[in-house]
Amino acid sequence: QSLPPRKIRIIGVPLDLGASRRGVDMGPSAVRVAGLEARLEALGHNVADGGNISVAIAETKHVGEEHARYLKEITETCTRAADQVIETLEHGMTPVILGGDHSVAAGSVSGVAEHYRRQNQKIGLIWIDAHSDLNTPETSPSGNVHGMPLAALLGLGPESLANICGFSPKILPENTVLIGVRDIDATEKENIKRTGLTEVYTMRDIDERGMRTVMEEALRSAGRGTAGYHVSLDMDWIDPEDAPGVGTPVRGGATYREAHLAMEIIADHGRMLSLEVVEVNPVIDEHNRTADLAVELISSAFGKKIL
Ligand code: Z70
Ligand code: MN
Ligand code: MN
Ligand code: MN
Repeated sequence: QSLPPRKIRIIGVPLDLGASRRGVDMGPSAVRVAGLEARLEALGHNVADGGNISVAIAETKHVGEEHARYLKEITETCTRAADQVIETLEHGMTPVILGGDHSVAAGSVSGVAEHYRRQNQKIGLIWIDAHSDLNTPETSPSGNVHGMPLAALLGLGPESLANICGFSPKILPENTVLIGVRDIDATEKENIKRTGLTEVYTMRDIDERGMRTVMEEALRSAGRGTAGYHVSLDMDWIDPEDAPGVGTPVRGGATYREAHLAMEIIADHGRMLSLEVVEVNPVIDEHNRTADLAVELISSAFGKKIL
C-alpha cells in the first residue's frame, strides 16, 4: 500500500507577506482540517505535527522596500523555517512544510541544503509551479517576494534571503528543475539565462511529451550526484478548475490526474528528502477543495497507491 514507513514532521508557516492577495496564511490550517496527519498515518507513516512557525502579520508591520515588500520579516520567518527543517532532518524525520506563500521556500530549501552540506552532499530541487519565481528586487514587476525565492536559492538575490544559513547558492542549476511553468515575466526569462538553468519543463512540454517522460527526465537531473531532492509544490501549478483556492490562479494548468501521476512517480523513485506545499488560499477556495487536493497529492507523494 505504501513506501517504507517514514517519520514525518509537519511544519506550518502561515506567511502571507510575500503576496499581494491575502489569505494564504490560512493555508496550513486548511490543510490540517483536510486531514493531513491522519491520512499519512493511514499509509503507515509515523507523523508528528510540529505546529506553526511564528510569523508577523501585515497589519503590524511596515511594507519596507517597495521592490521587495516585507523582505525583513520574510527573511526572519524563512530563517526560523530553515532552523526547524535542519532540526527535523537531524532527528531522522522527513519535513513536510505547509505554506503560506512561496517565499517560505527560501527558508525550507536552505535548511535542507545546509543539513546535507554538513555531510558534504548536494541536494536537488523540483520546483513545480505555474510561475518561475526567478525575479529579484531589481527585476520584479510587483515587489512581491513570493516571485523571488528560486532566484534567492540560485544565488541571484535578494541578498538577505540568498544568504540564509550563511552560504549561497543553495543548489546548482543542473540539479534544479522547473515543472509546469506557463506564466514567466520577460525579466525572468533573462534570469533563466543568467542562472544557466536548462531543465525548464513548460506546460507545452507536458502536453507534447507527457507527464511521465517529463518527470523521469526531471528526477534524473535533480538526483544526479545529489543526496536526493526537495519537492516544492505551488498549488497554482494545477488548473484552477481543480485548485481554485490559490494565491494566483493561472489557466491551463495540470489536471487532477497529471498532478497525481507526478506525485506517484516521485514516490516510486524514493529519493524525496522533503516536501512543501504552498499557496493554498482558503479565502477564495470552494469548500476546502484545494486543501483536500493538497492532502491527496501529499499522500500520493508518500506512497499512496490506487491498487
Ligand atoms: C510574478 C511576480 C508569483 C506565485 C505569483 C508572479 C509571481 N512573476 N509567484 N504566484 N507563487 O510578481 O513576480
Ligand atoms: Mn501523530
Ligand atoms: Mn511559486
Ligand atoms: Mn505560482
